[in-house]
Amino acid sequence: TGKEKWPKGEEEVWKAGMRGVDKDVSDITKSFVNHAQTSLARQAYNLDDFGAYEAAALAARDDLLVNWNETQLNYTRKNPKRAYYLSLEFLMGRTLDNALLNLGLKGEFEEGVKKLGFNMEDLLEKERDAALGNGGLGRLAACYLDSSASQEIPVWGYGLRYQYGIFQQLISPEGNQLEAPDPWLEHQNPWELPRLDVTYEVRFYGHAERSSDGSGRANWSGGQEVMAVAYDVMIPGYNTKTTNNLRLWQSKPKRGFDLNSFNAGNYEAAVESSNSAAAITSVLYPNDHTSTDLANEATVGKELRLKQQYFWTAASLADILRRFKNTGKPITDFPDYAAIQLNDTHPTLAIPELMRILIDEEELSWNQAWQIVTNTFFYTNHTVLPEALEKWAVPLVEHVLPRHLQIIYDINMYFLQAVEKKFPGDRDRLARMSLIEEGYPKQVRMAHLACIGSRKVNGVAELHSELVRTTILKDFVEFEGVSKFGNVTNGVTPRRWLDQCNHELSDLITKTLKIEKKVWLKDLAKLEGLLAFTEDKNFREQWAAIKQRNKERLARHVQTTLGLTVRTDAMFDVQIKRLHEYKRQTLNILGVIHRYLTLKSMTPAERSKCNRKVVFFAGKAAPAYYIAKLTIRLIVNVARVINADADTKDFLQLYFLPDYSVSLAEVLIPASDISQHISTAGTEASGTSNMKFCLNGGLLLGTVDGANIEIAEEVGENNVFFFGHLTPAVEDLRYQHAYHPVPIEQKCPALAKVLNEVSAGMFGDGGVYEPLLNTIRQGDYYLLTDDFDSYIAALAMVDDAYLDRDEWIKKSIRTTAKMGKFSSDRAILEYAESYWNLEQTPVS
Ligand code: Z16
Repeated sequence: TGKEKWPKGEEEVWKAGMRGVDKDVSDITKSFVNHAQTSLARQAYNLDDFGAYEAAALAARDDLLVNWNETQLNYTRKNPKRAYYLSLEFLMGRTLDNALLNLGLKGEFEEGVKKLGFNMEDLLEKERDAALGNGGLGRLAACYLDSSASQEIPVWGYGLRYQYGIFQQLISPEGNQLEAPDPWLEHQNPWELPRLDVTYEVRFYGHAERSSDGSGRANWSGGQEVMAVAYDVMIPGYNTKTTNNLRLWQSKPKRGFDLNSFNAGNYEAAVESSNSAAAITSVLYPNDHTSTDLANEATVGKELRLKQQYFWTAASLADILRRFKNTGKPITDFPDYAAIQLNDTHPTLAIPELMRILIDEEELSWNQAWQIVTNTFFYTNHTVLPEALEKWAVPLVEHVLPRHLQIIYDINMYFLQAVEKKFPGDRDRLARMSLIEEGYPKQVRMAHLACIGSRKVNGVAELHSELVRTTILKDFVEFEGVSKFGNVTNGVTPRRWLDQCNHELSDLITKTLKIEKKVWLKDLAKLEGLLAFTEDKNFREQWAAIKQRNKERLARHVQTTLGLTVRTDAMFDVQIKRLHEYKRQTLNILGVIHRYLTLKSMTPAERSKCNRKVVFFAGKAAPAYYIAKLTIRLIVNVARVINADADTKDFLQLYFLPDYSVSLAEVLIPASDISQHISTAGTEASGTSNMKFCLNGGLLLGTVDGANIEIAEEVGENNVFFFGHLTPAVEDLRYQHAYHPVPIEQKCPALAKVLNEVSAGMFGDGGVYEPLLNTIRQGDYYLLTDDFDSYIAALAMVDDAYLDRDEWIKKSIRTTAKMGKFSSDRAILEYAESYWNLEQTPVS
């Protein structure tokens, strides 16, 4: 083949102007100084650490852009099938360190900024977290983007560019959680690229008129039109040029303001519509595991959340379709070029939206459209908790999205006809499976819609996927066959969650395995090679010394941020996750009180034989979740009393670290000896922090739930501490609670004693905690009274095991060694191969 024709102008002039990826320290310092001088208008005289962070970030961003451009061009040329990951949350955390790691420029940047008088670690600390998510679901999306790019899979993320991320958590002197806004875009954001030219119009309200020609089409008009503007975030893969894209939409009014009202002097009315347009992407909803119905939201709040969901799915689909149409392929080929993954039910409106486009705009028949839709979408379920399953009131959907409600009713009609045909006369079944739940008001069941509109459905750990098949979607398995319902066990990216957060351990692993880091970080099963070194005393000592330094780093962090002195010659016991009754932080804090009472009852001589322990909690409560907030209050007040008790404070310390975040997790996880994942069996879909702790050589104390089970399968049951009732027992136990309650004093005296001390005011006004304690005394839905004794026994086993330090370190090494399965690279490859049918597409 001959030379390709240069697109425009003189090739040499273009080429001379083009930048490559920086390689040498001198390239980097040049770029840094150039950005400080021009982009930031600063010089050596007035460049502080924050400015230096910005200059470094802008230099790194230029490198990312070079790769990003090449990747996108490569995709356009090769036109492979792509996957689109639709997630209302992307909990990215900080970017600079990850970008430099993935570019392979960490050392060079460190040296460069040093030459310019800065310390890289200080600069990294200046970056603010991008916290556009609540917890596991949002962080999983971020890990999957990292793995998609690292494994050179063509995946784009689509989300919303919230002005405010998850709220900042403050703790009042009484121990109450207070929420402050998180205006993370206050400073310029170097990691995004505004695409002010990439815009779509999104309609709300108005009316939908069905055509009378029997075609099934309709005309939707009137109402409010809002603009969606694209902001692109570059997602670099590790040790590859592949740099994928995360497209976040921001809303803005279609016109600045209503000129008619403005000219008539009605300024307020003129800006009102522009305010309501901007409001759509203003804030991340802080509820996890709560459908809006229970989130204590006024009607307006619910409506805004529905508008967020539609705004984002409509803009994303329009963008995906435009890209597909540019290839000139017939619309019926769409599923061969696009797979759309629905991260939970939040983007389920994409299903009726694609139907609307195909029928009303592309003029396909219903059957043709449904064929395309059901070959395009894939649905991941993240919870079986009934209160978390999304439902939208029919009158609200009708008001905001009149055409979509018609389509949902049509889907339901065809669907129920098919069910009736397979199970004639089974009216209960029809009522159970209907997309519409009867009641006042009627509600649309989004999980049912996501299920029937998708090619495949998956859960996020083996047990959870089995529960999806046998509980919430049982009828659908019977109707559609079990092969549609699969499992992809979650994973975490070892780049951030081992190499970045624990670089000393990562270096030791590289040195010990004698395998290049860039190899094992992308082929995590290689960690198994560490098993051969468990008997190597010198290796064990290095392993333990790193854990110790990580504890000291955490202690320094607590000292500088909170002014508290943490002792580091103790076992670090950590529970960090969103506050929720099912996660049972209450079980943990009541266990801490039990330990305190036991220590108090001992003589000094007895006490001196005890294991020293520091217990850490961190996590946010949904602002309207009263019981969760009360749990925080109890933890804070127990800490106040325990840490001040001279009898016991050498043996037990307790901290609630405020404002849990990705960045805080990166300091806490490497410092942990033992972490707690103690949900009532069958309630935690997977958990992902359990994987992060174990990857960093922390042992696991947990229930037989979620991914804990698969972790134990990998590392061996003798290396984890399991306790509590199993999933099949839960239903029966709850029945017992309801119909044959046994007084707590009889059933679990140890727990009764703890509750009584709290009530009696050992930790301040006991009355305050009554509503929390009553959830245990009455009903006890999460089975604390059933699991408390075995929990205390498991804690004692942890203490015993820790006293044999050498054996503990061996367990720690074995744990890390067997965590290969839990790389998000493995998970994303499973999606690519078994769901999306995508191929790796390296930049050529
Ligand atoms: C969330 O983080 C999760 C589920 C859900 O319905 C809503 C939110 Cl915000 C979590 C699960 O609780 C957790 O077990 C799982 O590991 C995570 O999603 C990722 O799948």
